[in-house]
Amino acid sequence: MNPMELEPVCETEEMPEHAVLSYLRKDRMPHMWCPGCGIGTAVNCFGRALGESGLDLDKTTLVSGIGCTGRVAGYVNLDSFHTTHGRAIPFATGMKLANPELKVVVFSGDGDLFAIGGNHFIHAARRNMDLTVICVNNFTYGMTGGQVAPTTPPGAIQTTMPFGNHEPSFNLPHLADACGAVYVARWTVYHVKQLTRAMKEAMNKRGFSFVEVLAPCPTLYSRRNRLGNGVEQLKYYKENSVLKHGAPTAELDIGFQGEIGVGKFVDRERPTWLDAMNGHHAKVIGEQYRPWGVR
Ligand SMILES: Cc1ncc(C[n+]2csc(CCOP(=O)(O)OP(=O)(O)O)c2C)c(N)n1
Ligand code: SF4
Ligand SMILES: [Mg+2]
Repeated sequence: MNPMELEPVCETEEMPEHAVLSYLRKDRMPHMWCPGCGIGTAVNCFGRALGESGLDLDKTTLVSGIGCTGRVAGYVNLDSFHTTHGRAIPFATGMKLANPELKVVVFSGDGDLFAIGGNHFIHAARRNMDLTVICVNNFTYGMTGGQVAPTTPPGAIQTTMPFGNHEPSFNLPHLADACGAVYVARWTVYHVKQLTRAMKEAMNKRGFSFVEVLAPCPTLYSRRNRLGNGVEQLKYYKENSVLKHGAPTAELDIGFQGEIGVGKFVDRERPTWLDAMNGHHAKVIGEQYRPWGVR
């Protein structure tokens, strides 16, 4: 039987609709993610965070790049955009500057945001562009078959690193912090409550906020490295996560199956790009200057 023809169980009288379904495009189900993939849990947390955020969802928009995580844009029930590989942040920046009333969230993968899109990430953080960036870090390029990513821990096996990765990997909270992000947190998909709270806080923060979400890719990363299924990866997250609220971000490197520092590391204030531009131009041009995006 074609799975698309199945009656959704949540629409029967016995079972109330799942709390997150109203934030998803039900007509797009079933989704394309593999069993045990962590992206679905990250989306579940995101739906809950949207519900608790108090944001006007008619003015909240989501942008993804390309990859398994990039497919999130097609499933969330927001005005959402599935853009080209690595270009989610510049696309989001354009949207925010054209209509500063919008809350713009970028939801994408580690490869998309930190390999091909790395340049855009560092400059948006440096400028304190008013965006929330949520990165699902599964340590690999999932969609294209498990190639090495800038986040792959040293020693891990990937299709393009059959003898183990010999490259150093990015410590994403440290990168975001060093570039000037005003909010930086890391959780795993085991920590659903904390992750939901972090997403909510990030979306309610003015300026460039960043949430790293560690999530298993059982089909490629875990299988090649013989780490077991999605549940076994959750066990690894549970047993190896160490709460490090406020820790110096330089201490948050993740080695192969090593300790994972989780928590909120940065929460500070800095003028956003628009605030800085308006303030500067008002000073230089004087009364004739009409600030952009201020009501
Ligand atoms: C310009 C361009 N280069 C390369 C690709 C191939 N490509 C598609 S997705 C992807 C990597 C995605 O990795 P990540 O962002 O980590 O997403 P994941 O699938 O792991 O969620 C690559 C290299 C592409 N689509 N476009
Ligand atoms: S390939 Fe990996 S990241 Fe992509 S859906 Fe499957 S488990 Fe998830
Ligand atoms: Mg990835």
